Amino acid sequence: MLIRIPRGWQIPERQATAESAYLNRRQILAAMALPSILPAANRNPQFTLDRPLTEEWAATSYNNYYEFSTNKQEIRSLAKGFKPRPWTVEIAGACAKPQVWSIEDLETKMPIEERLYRHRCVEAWAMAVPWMGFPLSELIRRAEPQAGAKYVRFISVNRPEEMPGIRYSGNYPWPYYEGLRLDEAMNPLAFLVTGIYGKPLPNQNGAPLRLALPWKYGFKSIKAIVRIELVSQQPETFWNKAVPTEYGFFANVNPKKPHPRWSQAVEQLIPNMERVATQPYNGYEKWVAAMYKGSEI
Ligand SMILES: Nc1nc2c(c(=O)[nH]1)N[C@H]1C(S)=C(S)[C@@H](COP(=O)(O)O)O[C@H]1N2
Ligand SMILES: [Mo]
Repeated sequence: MLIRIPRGWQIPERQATAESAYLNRRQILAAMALPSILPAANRNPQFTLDRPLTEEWAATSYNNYYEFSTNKQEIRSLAKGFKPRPWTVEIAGACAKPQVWSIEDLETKMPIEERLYRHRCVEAWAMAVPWMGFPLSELIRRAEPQAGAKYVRFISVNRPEEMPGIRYSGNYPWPYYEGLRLDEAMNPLAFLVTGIYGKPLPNQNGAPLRLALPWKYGFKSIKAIVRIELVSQQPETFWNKAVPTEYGFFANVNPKKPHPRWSQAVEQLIPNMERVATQPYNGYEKWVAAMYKGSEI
């Protein structure tokens, strides 16, 4: 939860005495320890951008989330009734210590930091946002993957009663699911997101827990995760199952590899749709290229 402590000058005259008496020094210091109150304080300086941050209103009102709608501009309002709490995420499969985490435990026990990441949708729109969260590796490591674990499978929540897109797009293989190779999941860039712009993640952006994989097309960054499985075989993925000719498993951003229906050489920054050149691995080559050496991915 975002806690705002009003400054003296923000408090109306008639409340000033009561408020300052209520917020004693210990309470203020305790509140300041919450990660969500001072986002800039734990921004990870390793992640820098080559473009301005997308304005918050744009990143939170132009979304892809097929469980709600295929219309990007109506997801925000359709997602208002979704209940992101209570929430648990289960880690299971080929691991010595399968576990179930509540979202509150993740937010308080994981090393929450802020990262400025580029995001590139396969449809060629792009943005740059401050995510709050923690490395996916932190969670996987604690489950102690066994030797047979070669891939990781992720599953989104399945709530047709709260998600009209599930009710009305019956042809899709719900619930949404995704996958990574284990080394990709353990790469320091792979980030589990709990917040954005210093606030809890809004429903339309994948509350309460989604992935951010900035070197891959956006559809890999699965939202509303309820289950993570360590598996031995390359798992099937939602978009590969739905349209196998258009969406592969790896889906690394590659300006030279066109989508069957459009070029990927250029991307457009929301909300003004300014055109910029697409970069290999979306600009994250130095972090990830070694994982794909010698392979045609
Ligand atoms: N469960 C789920 N996750 C999803 C999607 C979806 O439809 N369902 N869309 C993906 C796509 S295509 C993109 S581009 C990003 C969009 O994230 P944003 O709305 O926060 O920008 O979410 C990804 N994660
Ligand atoms: Mo996307």
